[in-house]
Amino acid sequence: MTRRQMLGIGGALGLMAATGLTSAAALARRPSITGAQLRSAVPLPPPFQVPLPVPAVLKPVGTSGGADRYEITQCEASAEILPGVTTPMWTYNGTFPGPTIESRRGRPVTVSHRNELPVPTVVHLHGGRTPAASDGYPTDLLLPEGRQEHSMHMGHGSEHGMHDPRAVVTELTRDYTFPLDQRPTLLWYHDHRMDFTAPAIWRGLAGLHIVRDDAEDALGLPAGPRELPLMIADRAFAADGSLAYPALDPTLRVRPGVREPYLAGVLGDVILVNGAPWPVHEVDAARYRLRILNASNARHYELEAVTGDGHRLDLVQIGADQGLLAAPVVHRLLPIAPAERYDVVVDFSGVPIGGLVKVVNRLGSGRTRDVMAFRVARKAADDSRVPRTLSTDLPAWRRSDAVRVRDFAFRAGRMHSGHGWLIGGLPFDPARTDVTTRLGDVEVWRLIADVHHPVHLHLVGFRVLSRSGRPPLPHDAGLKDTVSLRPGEAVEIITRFDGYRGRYLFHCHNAEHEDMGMMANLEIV
Ligand SMILES: [Cu+2]
Repeated sequence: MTRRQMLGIGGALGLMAATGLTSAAALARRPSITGAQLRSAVPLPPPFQVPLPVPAVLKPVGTSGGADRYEITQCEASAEILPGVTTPMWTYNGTFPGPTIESRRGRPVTVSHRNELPVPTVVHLHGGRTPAASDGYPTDLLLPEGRQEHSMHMGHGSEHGMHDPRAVVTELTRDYTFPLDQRPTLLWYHDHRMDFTAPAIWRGLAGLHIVRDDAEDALGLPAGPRELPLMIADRAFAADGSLAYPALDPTLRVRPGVREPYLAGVLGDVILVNGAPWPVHEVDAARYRLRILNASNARHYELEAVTGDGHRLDLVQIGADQGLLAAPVVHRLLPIAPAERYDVVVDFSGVPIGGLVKVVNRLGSGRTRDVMAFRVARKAADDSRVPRTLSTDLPAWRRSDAVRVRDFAFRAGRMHSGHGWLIGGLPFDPARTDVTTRLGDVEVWRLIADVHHPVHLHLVGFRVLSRSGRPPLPHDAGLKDTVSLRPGEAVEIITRFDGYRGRYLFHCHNAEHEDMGMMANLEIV
């Protein structure tokens, strides 16, 4: 590595310039946060005042032939995220989060997206077992009406000289078809456009998609109003009420990337749950199923539920990114990286009526330490249960099943003579195939990190085999699609590449890293 490259890494980590540390020394410090925080320029509300919104469930426009059809319009809309403050956003159907889609396992869904935004978009269903044509490849653009002639000058095409002959570009509307032949779980859909995923999600392009099946329904888990999706995301607000974001190109059309201090990730100083700042939710003194998604661009959380007298409630994990665990795992503290989901049951029955249970982030400080709260409002009957056996269909891949082992380093470096985030020393190029595997092959991947990198594979779920030579952590249980690499860590995962042939991706889900090169192609043949 040349000195010039080392300086690039130091700049990206925001460490070397100030301290003269080598990257090895920087690593030894194991920074607890990867990213830099924006400060809002409007007054922020006190915590636990705004009621928790639950995103509306979208109704299909048609249900013919055993398949459901939905329509979503991507459009600019004004939202009142902070009380009394108007925030222009990019939305799915006018709301943030977008509408929730509820599906049954194996029942196909087609979502027709219409782009009325001023930029191209791409929809990816995170965690979906989706044919490549509907997986939202970053150059498979959905252009706004009349923008066809513009596309050559937008985004990566002109900026980095990358051209993707395989891109399938459509104008105004595009149908995404999801077979949903997969384990029931909480998925989420979000923008995935080449070079501009991070600011597009930040502006509001994210929504939930729940898959259910009869076996899960029969378990007797908390349900109805006692099942709550919680999309956690941090944001910051400019003086005019708009969302602050340090984009180099605020039009999000031509020049990708963020200002230098934010290269490692953009953090906000307001914690939103389902689009509301530090909300509060009234609950019965009973068990609740909380389906938690970290939809933040770069912020990690270590969640705990603390009662007014300082007791921590058990977070009984029943599911991971890709559905139910084999058996519950009890946590007091639950780390959650960007794009991860945890399905947990919390029992409020021991909390005095009127008591407040705060959900806090142990990695936060000041205002970002609070996430939300539950107010236990009343005694209530509870016939829910958490069975000892939750599922029996988890894949049991063994190392000996793997036909090959691959290594990938996720590290800062230089790309296009600027700062970048690289996989195996290379920035993303749609025209380069990084991994070719055969449909059905089992592989072990060793993922090595410099700073925090939540690594996500499209199409497949995987299991965590080890962390730096040690057994996986308790929260690594079950089937994952995103694994949180911690600074300096090497994580082994195992998966079987089944489902569909075609071009897929794997990438860091720190959305700023993803936009600045940390993505690679996975070709299943
Ligand atoms: Cu990363």
